Amino acid sequence: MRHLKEVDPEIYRAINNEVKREQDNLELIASENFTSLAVLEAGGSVLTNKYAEGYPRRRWYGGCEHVDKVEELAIERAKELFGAEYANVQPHSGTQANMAIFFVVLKPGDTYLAMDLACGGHLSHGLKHNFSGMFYNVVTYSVDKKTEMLDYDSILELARIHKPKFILAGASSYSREINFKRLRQICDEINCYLFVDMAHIAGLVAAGIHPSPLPYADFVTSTTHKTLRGPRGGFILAKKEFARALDSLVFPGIQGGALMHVIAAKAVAFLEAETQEFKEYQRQVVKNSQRLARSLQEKDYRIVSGGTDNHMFLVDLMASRQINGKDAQELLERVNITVNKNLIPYDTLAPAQTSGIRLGTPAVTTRGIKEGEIDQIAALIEETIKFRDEPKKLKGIKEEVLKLTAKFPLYPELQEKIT
Ligand code: DSN
Repeated sequence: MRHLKEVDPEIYRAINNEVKREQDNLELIASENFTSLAVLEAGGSVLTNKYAEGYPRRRWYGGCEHVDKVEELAIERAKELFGAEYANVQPHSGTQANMAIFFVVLKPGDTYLAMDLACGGHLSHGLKHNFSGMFYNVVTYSVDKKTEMLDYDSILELARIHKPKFILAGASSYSREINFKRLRQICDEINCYLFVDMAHIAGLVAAGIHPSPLPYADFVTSTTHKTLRGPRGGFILAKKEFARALDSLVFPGIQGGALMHVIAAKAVAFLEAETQEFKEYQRQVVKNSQRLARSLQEKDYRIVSGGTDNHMFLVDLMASRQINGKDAQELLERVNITVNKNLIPYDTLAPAQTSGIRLGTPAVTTRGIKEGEIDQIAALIEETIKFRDEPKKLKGIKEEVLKLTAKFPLYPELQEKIT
């Protein structure tokens, strides 16, 4: 980055500091990951210079022959990876991918069913400050109070009463397998669409570790940067019959020129996701997640729903250690463990405080961390919470974290170049 260093030392410094932060911290935010250098290179390429409004071979600008190739590869790879009839790789984010489905299917005032945000849903599934909550009538389903898992009978009951245009499935903090087949049956019974936002589990789906929504859903959206380990961005998969409507909804409906450098990086990530190595990585993500949950349970932490089937889970810290999520997040940050505060189902605390934290293993697994180190991480979390009022002890814990992260170098090539 010698040019950047010369032109803009402040941004240069901030980027280098982020490289160092990523190296020195245990990243347990369930929605984050570390891309390959190949993905970084594609994302940082000259393709950022090119305007390519429209779609491959149907552009509003000249000179698109190379970006056409890039977008065609991204589309074909996405379709192949997930077994989809149609893919649109232009959405800038998962929320914009979702917006396209809303605009294609719903009219203002229409009703849809989605998972309650307070029970694990996403802000673009009906938050009143988001488009999804502003213009439509959202009816939410929750998890069962006792099992803290989805209750498909109650979803059916709500669907029968409210007759939604679609049922939206998918979550930001739900640690159990989602039964897409059952949801399809419910949609068929009331004659509505099934729309799945698989952003969190896309990598697991690609690797065949979580059942795929594709055989059942009319619309599937996702981000590319969570378990899928690509650049930040979104994409849509759907049945062929919706191709025309979705294409014109994404552009020019809700977006202008697509980000061709990001689409190139998405294409690289889709290619990487086809490999055996990626499948093994996803298996390890789930093994690590289950081990972390079990390790904490052995220390008497309450894990929401009693465990996990995927890459993440919620810890009820108020019940386990009388510390709220916000304080725990800040405390763990002091020892270089990065997590996010999170509501637990039926939380009695406000979203800015929360009773829990969300822990996920995609990022640490990318570094090569396995079950042995996971036990160590559980012990470090426990010690941090136990010695929360003892700065000397916290300093010692941070040193332990740094010893551990040093054993798993991240982006060594970039590290070496930091000055
Ligand atoms: N913000 C993401 C998450 O952390 O789950 C969802 O988009």
